[in-house]
Amino acid sequence: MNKKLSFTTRTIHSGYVASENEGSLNPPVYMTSTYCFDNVEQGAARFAGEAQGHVYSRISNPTQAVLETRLADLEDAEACLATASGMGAITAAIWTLVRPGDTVIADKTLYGCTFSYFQHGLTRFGVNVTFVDCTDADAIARALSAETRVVYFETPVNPTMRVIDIAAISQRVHDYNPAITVMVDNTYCTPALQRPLNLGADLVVHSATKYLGGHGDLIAGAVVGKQSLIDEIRLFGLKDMTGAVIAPLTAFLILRGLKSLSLRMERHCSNAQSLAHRLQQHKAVATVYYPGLEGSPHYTLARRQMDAPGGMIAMELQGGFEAGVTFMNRLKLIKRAVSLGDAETLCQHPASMTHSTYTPEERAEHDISEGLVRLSVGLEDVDDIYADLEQALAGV
Ligand code: 3LM
Repeated sequence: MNKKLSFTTRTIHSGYVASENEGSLNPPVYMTSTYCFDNVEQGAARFAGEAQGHVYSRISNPTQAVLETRLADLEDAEACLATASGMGAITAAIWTLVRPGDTVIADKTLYGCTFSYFQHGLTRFGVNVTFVDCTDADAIARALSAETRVVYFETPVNPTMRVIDIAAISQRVHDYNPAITVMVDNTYCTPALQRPLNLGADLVVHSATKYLGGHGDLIAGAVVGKQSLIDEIRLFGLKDMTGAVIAPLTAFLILRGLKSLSLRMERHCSNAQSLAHRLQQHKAVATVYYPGLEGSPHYTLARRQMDAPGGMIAMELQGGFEAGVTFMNRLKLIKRAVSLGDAETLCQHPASMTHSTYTPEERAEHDISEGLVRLSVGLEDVDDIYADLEQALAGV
């Protein structure tokens, strides 16, 4: 719907017709668990998939449906399934795709709970997981086999900010076997900055908890892709395997957040770009990881693949772990908190927080250093954010 309208206009209008809803400017929140059938035949036809219509809110809900139409439109996709969390989206999709004996190839660095699900969850059920450096297309080519079912990565990667070439990997994998599902976690970018399906990926997952919701007041997720695959994920991965259904009010709040997505992403990116430059010049900072810095090894690819380099920064301080702890404890305006994509600037320590699901040995193997500090740059005045960073760094 509304494909001719610009992205920003679609974040506000897509998937909703006020005149079909009593003229209500905003979509109604359908607080219902179940739906009444006119007769037995109608109910039976809906259960059999022979007639359109809702049957039970673990499967679908009209408020959720508006969100799903909008997100599918924004990712240039046929369909979307909204879920109770980002982990709900990832697990519902993966459980639908894999069988015992299959292999998932994943990037060597993933969000902590995604890593844990792959490393400790899937392997319990006979699914093999191979971690490779997805910035190296040859390494992926070497790992592909007749058993490969899914290739999975985030870009930029949480928390190290490596950027992975979606088009190159999709091409390489599909040349080998078009039936392999290339799955991209687009949480860090949102479709405002990057649309993986247009670059050849098959499935996009989101933690909508982050930028899509945008206000740190909800937990949600989404899977986006071809209609037939999303239908399968809804009717198996969601309905039978996870039950990770989104609440109607949560769907409403994400729709509200999406109206300002373009504006917010613009500010997140311009604030982050400015802070990354300033931090890079600070004598207490050893390394800044941000793909918008010209010295970054990911700069060229990020420019090609992303509309802007995003709102996330990672850095190492001079003095490593100890310096990082001192710095974080001195922050005043910036909140010490996990999660990302909120109006408030958030700072966290991946090794002891988001990525504590890895053992220290695994973190070393997967390139997550113990001293890394992560910033989710918020929407405050950039000079106020920098002033807080500067006073905290002064004590290191
Ligand atoms: C975090 N991340 O602070 P939910 N994919 C990515 C993510 O970053 C996340 C998920 C999926 C963080 C959460 S850590 C306890 C807090 C790239 C979440 C999972 O299930 O909606 O949290 O999404 O990095």
